[in-house]
Amino acid sequence: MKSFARVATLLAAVSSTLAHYTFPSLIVGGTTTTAWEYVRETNNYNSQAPVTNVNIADIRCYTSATNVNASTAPVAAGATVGFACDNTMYHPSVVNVYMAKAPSNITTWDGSGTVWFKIYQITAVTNNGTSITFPAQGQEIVYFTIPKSLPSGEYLVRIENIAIHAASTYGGAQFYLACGQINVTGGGSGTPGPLVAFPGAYTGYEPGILIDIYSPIPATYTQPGSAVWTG
Ligand SMILES: *[C@@H]1O[C@H](CO)[C@@H](O)[C@H](O)[C@H]1NC(C)=O
Ligand SMILES: *[C@@H]1O[C@H](CO)[C@@H](O)[C@H](O)[C@H]1NC(C)=O
Ligand SMILES: *[C@@H]1O[C@H](CO)[C@@H](O)[C@H](O)[C@H]1NC(C)=O
Ligand SMILES: *[C@@H]1O[C@H](CO)[C@@H](O)[C@H](O)[C@H]1NC(C)=O
Ligand SMILES: [Cu+2]
Repeated sequence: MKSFARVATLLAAVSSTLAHYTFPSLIVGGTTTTAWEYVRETNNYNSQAPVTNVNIADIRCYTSATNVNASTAPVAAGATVGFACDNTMYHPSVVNVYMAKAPSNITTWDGSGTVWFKIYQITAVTNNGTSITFPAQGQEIVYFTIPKSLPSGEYLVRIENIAIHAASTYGGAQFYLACGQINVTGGGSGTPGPLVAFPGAYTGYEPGILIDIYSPIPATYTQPGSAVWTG
C-alpha cells in the first residue's frame, strides 16, 4: 500500500505540469455562454495555473482588471445556473460556489469585504479510511440553484475548485476559481450567511486544504469554507 501511495503521489506531481483549467463560461437558461462574456477574465486565462496562496487578492476572483468588461446575466431567483470548465476538473478535488451582492454598480465593484456566502458545494466521500472519492473529479460542468429567497440585485458568483492531490504540504492545494456576474430578479427577503471575505475565508491550514489523501486514506473529510446557505 505504501508503494501504491508513492506512485499516486508521483502521478499527481506529473499531472500538475499539464494544462490545468479555468471556468470561462456561465450556463444560463440551459445555454453555455461565450467564454468571458459573463465571467470576469481571470489572470490565468492563458496559463490556466491555479492560485496556491490563500492570502493574496487573486484568491477572490483571480483578476487584477480595473476596468471590468464582463456583462451581467439576468437570472431569476430559484433558477439553475452553471459554470462550464474549459477542461475537466481532472484532479481529486472539491467544489464551492459563493455569492456576494454588489453594493451598487457591479461593474466597478471588486468583491472586497466580508460579503460572501456559500450556496453550493461538492465535497469528498469517505468511508472510514477505506476509500476517498471525489464526485467533482472529471466533471466539466457545475450546476447550482440560485436560492429562491435571495434578494434581487446584482451579484458576483464565485466558483472554486480546490484540488488536493498534492495538498499534504502547506500551499500544495490548488485553487481554480472565477467570478461571474448575474442580476437576480424575482428574489425574496432572505438573509444570506454566514459571510466570509476573500482573502480571509481560509488560512490554508484547514483539515480539508492541508491534507494527505493517500496515506493513510482519511477516515473523514471536512469541506473547507462556511456552511451552505440554501435560503
Ligand atoms: C476584457 O478585459 C480583459 C482584461 O481583464 C482583456 O484581456 C480583454 O481583452 C477585454 N475584452 C474586450 C472585448 O475588451
Ligand atoms: C456601471 O458602471 C459602468 C462603468 O462605469 C457604466 O458603463 C454603466 O453604465 C454603469 N451601470 C449602471 C446601471 O449605472
Ligand atoms: C472505522 O475504523 C476504525 C479503525 O480502523 C475501526 O475501529 C472502526 O470500527 C471503524 N468504524 C466503522 C463504523 O466501520
Ligand atoms: C438588473 O435588473 C434590474 C431590474 O430589472 C435593472 O433595473 C438593472 O438595470 C439590471 N442591472 C443590470 C446590470 O443588468
Ligand atoms: Cu493541477
